[in-house]
Amino acid sequence: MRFDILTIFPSFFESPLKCGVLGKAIERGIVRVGVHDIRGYTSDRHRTTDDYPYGGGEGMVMKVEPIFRAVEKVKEEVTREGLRPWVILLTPQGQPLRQEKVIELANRDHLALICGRYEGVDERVRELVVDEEISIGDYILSGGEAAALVVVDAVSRLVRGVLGCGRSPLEESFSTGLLEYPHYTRPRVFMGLEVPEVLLSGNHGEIARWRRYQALKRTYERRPDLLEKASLSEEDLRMLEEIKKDREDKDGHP
Ligand code: 9D3
Repeated sequence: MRFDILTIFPSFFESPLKCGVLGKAIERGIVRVGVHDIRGYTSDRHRTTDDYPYGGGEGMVMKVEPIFRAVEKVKEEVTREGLRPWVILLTPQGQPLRQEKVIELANRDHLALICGRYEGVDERVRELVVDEEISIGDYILSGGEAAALVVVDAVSRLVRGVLGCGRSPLEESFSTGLLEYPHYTRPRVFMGLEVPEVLLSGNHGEIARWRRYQALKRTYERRPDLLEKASLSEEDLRMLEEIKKDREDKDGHP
C-alpha cells in the first residue's frame, strides 16, 4: 500500500509515522508513505500557497496551481510503479469516515491525501484532481493533516502483515458491532480493586459468556445506536433483557 500526503506542514508527519505497528510496517516497506510539501510546487518568488477569496470574506483560500502540480507529480510516479492513483481531499464537507469506508479504501493500492488549511481549497482542485472527499467527523480541526494521519493509520491496520500474525482486524469491536468487554492484567488486586473472580476461574465457557455480557452492557449503556446494527443471537437478546431489567431495578423506573 502506498500513501502520498500533500501538505504545507510536512513536519507534522515526522514522529507519528515512526511509532508502533505503523512505524514498523513502514520500516519493513509493507506500507509506504510519501510526504510532499505543497510549497515546493509553487513558482512565485514568495512561494505562495494561499490567497484572498474572490468575492471577499474571512480568511484565505489555498491556491489551485501548487496543489495541481503536486498531484500531477505524485500521479506520474504512482502510475510508473504500476499502481492506480486515487486522490482524496480531506475536508469537513466530505463523506464521514467509518470502518466500512476504511475497508473500502484498504482495497486500493494507492491513496493520495490532500490536506487543506485556512478556509479551504480553491473549488477547481475538486473539479480537476479529486476523486473523493472525506471528513473524519463532526468537529472542527485546524486543517486536514490530523485527518490524513487518521486515514493512514486506520487503513494501514487492514493491510496484510501490518498487525502481528496473532491479531485479525476483522475480529475487532467495530466488526462485531459491539464495544469491547473490560480487560484486566496483573496485579490481581490494586488499590483494593479486584479482578473479577470469573476471569481467574479457568472456565473458558463462563469467561466467554461474562465477556459477551459485559460487551452488550457497555454497548447498551454507552452506544445504544450500535445495538441496532449489531448481529445478535438469541442468547445475546436474553442477556440484553437481563441488562435492561438490572438498569430498571437500579434506576427505579422502566
Ligand atoms: C471554522 C471554519 N469553518 C467555517 C468558516 C470552515 C472550516 C474550514 C476548514 C472548518 C475546518 C477546516 C479545517 N478542517 C479540515 O480541513 C478537515 C476536517 C475537519 O475540520 N473536521 C473533520 N474532518 C476533517 S477533514 C479535514
